[in-house]
Amino acid sequence: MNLQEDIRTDDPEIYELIRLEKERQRKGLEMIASENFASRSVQQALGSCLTNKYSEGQPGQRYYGGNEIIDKVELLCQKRAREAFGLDADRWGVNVQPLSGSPANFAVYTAVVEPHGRIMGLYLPDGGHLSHGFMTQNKRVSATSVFFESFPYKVDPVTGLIDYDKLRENALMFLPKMIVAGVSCYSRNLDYKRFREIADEVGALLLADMAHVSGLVAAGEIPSPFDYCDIVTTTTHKTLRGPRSGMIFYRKGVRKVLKSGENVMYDLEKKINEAVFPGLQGGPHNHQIAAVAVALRQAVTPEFKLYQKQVMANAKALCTGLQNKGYTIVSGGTDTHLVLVDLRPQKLDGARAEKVLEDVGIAVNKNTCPGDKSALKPSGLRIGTPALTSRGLKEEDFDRVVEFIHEAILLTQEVVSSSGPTLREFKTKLSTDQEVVNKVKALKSRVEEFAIKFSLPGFDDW
Ligand code: DSN
Repeated sequence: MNLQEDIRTDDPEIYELIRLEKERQRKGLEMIASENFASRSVQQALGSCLTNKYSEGQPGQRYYGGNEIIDKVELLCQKRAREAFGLDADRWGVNVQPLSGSPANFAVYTAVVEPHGRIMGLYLPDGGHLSHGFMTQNKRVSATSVFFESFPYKVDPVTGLIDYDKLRENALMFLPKMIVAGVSCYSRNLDYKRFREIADEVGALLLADMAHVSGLVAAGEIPSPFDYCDIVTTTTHKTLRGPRSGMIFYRKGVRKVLKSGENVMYDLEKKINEAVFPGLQGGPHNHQIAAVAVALRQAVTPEFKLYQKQVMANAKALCTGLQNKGYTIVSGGTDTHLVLVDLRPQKLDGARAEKVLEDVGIAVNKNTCPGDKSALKPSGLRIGTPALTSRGLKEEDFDRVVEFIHEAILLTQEVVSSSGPTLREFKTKLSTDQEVVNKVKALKSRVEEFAIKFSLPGFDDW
């Protein structure tokens, strides 16, 4: 085996799959709200020799030799992480080793919430995330609900906005050790001040999971969780546009001053670092950490700020465009990078619409809407703008994108009206009715013709 061989000749099978995926990304419209296109330099760091090194422990305190350079990489990443969010090193520490967002959240609970201690996060069908303690009547779905006791808070089913009064009322009874202010599908800014007040009232720690919006926070475009929270977690590959990875920021120094004048100090640093390693992970992924550092350097540039402004302007254009076509947007709008479309007025569900959109080259995901009775048949579509904004689309381009989405939804209605009630019957009709197949093909080719006009960050040839 020649270890110097190029992937094109060494493994043509995998190379071909990578090439095909690149083609799919180039010819399609990626609108999954949690996705983005990492820059070429981020991808170069990911493909570097840093992947070869084991470095369990912290910079300067490793369990293996040969980490002189790796220490510098990790310390630089930590420094850039604080700079990107305007944090003072005396007040905030950061662990950049979590492999992604769910492991970061689990590490936080492991560190500061005792086993079977109580957490409160946004109910997943109302826009929360699995790792905020999700469970159903029949199953503790996420490990965060197996090893910790969770009680969700919800949105108001009419306004689609978080019901903070109800959260407070339930928190006063449930007395959680931690409240999680974080979302996976919620298009409005979070009221971190209100979360803080509730957390203080019940003696809870406040964790913000800013994974979806960390790029917007770094650019100063939306309120920062750092003003009010004890701990902040994030992934690095969504609006932040880095590689897939995770970070945990934790407060240091004085937590509060007692009436006696005595200082109560934060004790999060050791607990969090030890929960990540050796608690839950082994060696950090050093190539990932270097790639995060590259993305964080980009995140302090004026271009990055403009990019985030455009992400939000595009989300507003998408929202208004869909509303003008008669669609209902949950909460009536967006403050961020995504919209949630409620398809109940169209008598459609998210799964069928997602399938047709996928077939015409537009990637979105089905999502529950507030008040949905079944999580198995969600009525909504979550649609985001970060990835297409990285390809250079502006508001007027989103007018075209709205037209494509609308056509695909009309086509969904057409197929629904003439197929049986099950999803299987719907899919059969979609793939076998020649007239429908031709319509899908025609729309897909128009989507492609539009999409290939916009360049894709990364490498040109693969
Ligand atoms: N898949 C990501 C999201 O959409 O929120 C996180 O798990």
